Amino acid sequence: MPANLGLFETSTESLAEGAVLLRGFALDQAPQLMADLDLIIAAAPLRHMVTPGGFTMSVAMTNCGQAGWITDRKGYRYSAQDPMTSLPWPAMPEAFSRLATSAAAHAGFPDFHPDACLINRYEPGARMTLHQDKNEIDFNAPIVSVSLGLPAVFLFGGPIRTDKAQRIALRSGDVVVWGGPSRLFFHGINPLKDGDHPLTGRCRYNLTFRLACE
Ligand code: MD3
Ligand code: FE
Repeated sequence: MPANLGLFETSTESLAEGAVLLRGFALDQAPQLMADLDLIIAAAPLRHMVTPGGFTMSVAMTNCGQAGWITDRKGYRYSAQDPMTSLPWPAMPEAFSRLATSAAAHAGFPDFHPDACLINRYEPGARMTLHQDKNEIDFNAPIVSVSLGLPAVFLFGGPIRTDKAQRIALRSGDVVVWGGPSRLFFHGINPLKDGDHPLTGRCRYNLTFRLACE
């Protein structure tokens, strides 16, 4: 019997070399994660950042942990401080780091200890165009992503932008571990469809756990 006593349906599927989808892995933790998320957002508000090219992102973002991902006209980077408050980002809650480490271990990455968690909030219509995550120090470490709230269509391409992308539905409680060759694959999120979710209301949250700094 799994640790969740069978209350939640979970499964494991391989999406590509190094990419493992753990369906429902975070379901039993979701209320705790949302309570922690509310405290983080109260201290480091969600905001729409601006890309180096001058576009305002449709996804609202904040961070917790030792470092946080930011973008502005000067570029994409990690910063130890929230530029909105000049304070350190809120600490990574115990439930966050425990979940990320445990998911990575299930996917074959036994020593993952993230120092950064980027929090994305999608409202209806918000999207993320195809991109690679390349601002982290060590591409040998995986990225762990956790979906909460409304479902989304995830686009999972390959090592070059024009590679044909798989479309994968990500639902609340799904966790994906992106390691090995898939760590640098192009990926994105289609515009969010409107809906109402008991956990989050009319939005989707995504947590991505990263090893960003030395
Ligand atoms: C595949 N976020 O924050 S999570 C991001 O749902 C980001 O908010 C999306 O892409 C979201 O950078 C997708 C899934 C994800 C995250 C990182 C990856 C997939 C990845 C890194 C490499 C390959
Ligand atoms: Fe990404």
